[in-house]
Amino acid sequence: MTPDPELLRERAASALLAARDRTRLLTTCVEEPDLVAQHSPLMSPLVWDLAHIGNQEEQWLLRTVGGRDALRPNIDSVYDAFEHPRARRPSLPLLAPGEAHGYVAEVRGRVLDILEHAPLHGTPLLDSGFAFGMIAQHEQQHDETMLITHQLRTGPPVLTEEEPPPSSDDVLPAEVLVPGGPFTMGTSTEPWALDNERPAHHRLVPSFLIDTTPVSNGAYQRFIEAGGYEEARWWAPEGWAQVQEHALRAPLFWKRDGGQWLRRRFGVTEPVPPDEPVLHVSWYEADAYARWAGRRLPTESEWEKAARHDPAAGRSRRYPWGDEDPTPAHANLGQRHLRPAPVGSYPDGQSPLGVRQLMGDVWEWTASDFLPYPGFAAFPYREYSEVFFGDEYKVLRGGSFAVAPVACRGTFRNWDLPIRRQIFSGFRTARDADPAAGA
Ligand code: AVJ
Ligand code: FE
Repeated sequence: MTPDPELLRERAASALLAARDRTRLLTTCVEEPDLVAQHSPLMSPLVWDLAHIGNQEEQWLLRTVGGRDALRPNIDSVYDAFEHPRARRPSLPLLAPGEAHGYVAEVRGRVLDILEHAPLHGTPLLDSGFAFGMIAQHEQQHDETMLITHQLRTGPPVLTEEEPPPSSDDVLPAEVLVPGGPFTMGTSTEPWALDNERPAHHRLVPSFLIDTTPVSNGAYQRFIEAGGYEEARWWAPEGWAQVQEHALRAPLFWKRDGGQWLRRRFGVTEPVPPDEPVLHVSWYEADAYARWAGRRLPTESEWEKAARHDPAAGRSRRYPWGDEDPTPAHANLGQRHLRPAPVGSYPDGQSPLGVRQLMGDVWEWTASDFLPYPGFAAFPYREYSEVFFGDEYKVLRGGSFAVAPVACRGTFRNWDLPIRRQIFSGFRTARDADPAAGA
């Protein structure tokens, strides 16, 4: 099925536009000093992300797709993420905020002209408008990165949310059995899927049980109160070293206040809500909690099978709820809310077996290292995925409240170092099925 080229053009244009609306919000809600400041050595100044977004768009859509010349000589290297680690980016000759806004607008204007006339077929880069979809996803990924920077920034709130996310009163089982057998992991048909999600392939996954919802703050607090951070036996050795070196006692942004835990969230200090998924934990914290609970993290293939496998139809869906693109009824995505929804929310987004909140809310750490699928081919550049493959990075799945629908799929893979906790990360746990129980 070849989609109508005008429809593809419209889809690409609206994906680019949605990303730019969000970028503008994140870069105009603070004054210039806050755009050029480094709010954490873990992050770039916001103004670096802004011009990097424009520079990637210029390189791929203006120059590679459109065949145009460079707009500004010699800026590629300033905005090359591999040349300069985040901590050193403030000392680069960065475009000033006004220049950066002008640059991204100039690039975008020309890109929309190119989109009008580009053939959206005939080469892998252009098929189904892939390059445009890739750049819209890239911008949205950096918007999530900038939202992380906003969370690390201190000072009064500048971002507002219209309403709290929905909750549900449904009484749910603690865990769901996923019967053993093969399923299709990854995709060869999703037009804007990135290289690491490809190709589709079969995986045999033995029976396992997985939490119906992400682990809540309340549950995580019981781990803390049971002395979880005081006993080496729950922790991987490097995780235990982190606990000691940094005197970790709780998720990032939590603070003990007399008898209760408070957290800081985009400039507001508030009691930790017990029914929300735990947020801002490292892989080591997730792994330690799971061990303490007598469980383990799901592998990446278990996670994807729980999310996509439809046992009745014997096929993998695009999303847990089916093949339709996400709507606000399915999942907490797109920074509409500045927090995850309470555990058990989003009945309309559940998987065929009844697993909830697999998309949106919090990124979920998995047990797995970030590795290529059999038949992987780097596309269109090695630095997106390939250079990160190995045992250094752990895979996160599903997407947080800060992920845009365009960058959210049942096959989407994220990765980070196991020590990282400034990201919008949580987790759910799993266990092997009792062999006597069959299935
Ligand atoms: C896929 C989120 C790990 O932000 O480092 C942005 C996405 N790649 N620019 C990142 C990305 C190039 C990447 N993650
Ligand atoms: Fe980037």
